[in-house]
Amino acid sequence: DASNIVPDPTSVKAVEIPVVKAQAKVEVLLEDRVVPVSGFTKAMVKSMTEAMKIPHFGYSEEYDVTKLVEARDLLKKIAQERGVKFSYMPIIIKATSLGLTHLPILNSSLDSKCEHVIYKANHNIGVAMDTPNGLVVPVIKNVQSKTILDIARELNSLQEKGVKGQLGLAEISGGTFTLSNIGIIGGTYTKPVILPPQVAIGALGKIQVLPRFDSESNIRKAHILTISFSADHRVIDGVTMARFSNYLKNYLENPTTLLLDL
Ligand code: CAO
Repeated sequence: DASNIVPDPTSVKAVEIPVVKAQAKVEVLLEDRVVPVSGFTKAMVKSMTEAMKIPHFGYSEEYDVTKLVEARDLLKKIAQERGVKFSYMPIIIKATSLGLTHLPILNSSLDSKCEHVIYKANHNIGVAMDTPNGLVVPVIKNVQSKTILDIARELNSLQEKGVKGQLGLAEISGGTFTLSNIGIIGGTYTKPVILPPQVAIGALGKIQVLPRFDSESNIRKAHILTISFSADHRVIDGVTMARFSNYLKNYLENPTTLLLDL
């Protein structure tokens, strides 16, 4: 009997087909197009050309941030109740500032004649930001005297302004050290370029869940953050960069140790 095989069309429910949203409008060029270099791109041309005069060296490491991931999940909920979006960045920014307290040479500038190193009193940490207008590096000033929640609030506000194209000159200048969280898009290790007149920069990869050994040689699930630093080898040596990374590693692998230095 065909009625057993062919379903009655009135009884068939519409099946929802998941639609993959396009990330951006795809435009097919029918002919070459010339676009003037302007805005943030113009600033990037200037600063990156200047940066190429700096002898960069790279230093990379992996941090096991399993405990940080747990702590962030808890703090995210508390911050949410206070109206603040809370990612890993505010903790990483604060830990960076604490690391700079141990090694202030990384928060310095070399003068244009290479005669003086200027140690900066304030930790003004720039955060590379992907905005609709391109790459911009707004700065969180005086991180050394701010709480992690203050930093989160400020990052929220800078992100909002970045999206709306409302970042002012004061908000994008005066940085003394830069962090770039490229991991939000993907990737592990990178080779970040220093933003002159700064002497170092750190770039974060994507936090991945990977197998690692514990102290008893058992395999366990770990959250791994890869980090890549570039530093100006005229004034920063490899040992200094490695020591700084070890401070940061210790703070981020054992976030309770932050309590001692806050
Ligand atoms: N690994 C895994 N997860 C990450 C992550 C990483 N490295 N970075 C962010 N996330 C998570 C956040 O924790 C958050 O998760 P929840 O939804 O669970 O809270 C989510 O991704 C979204 O994070 P966010 O948008 O709030 O971003 P953030 O505060 O971590 O970073 C900013 C802010 C401005 C640094 C980032 O949005 C950005 O623009 N990065 C691009 C930087 C860039 O362009 N670098 C290149 C410079 S050189 O060309």
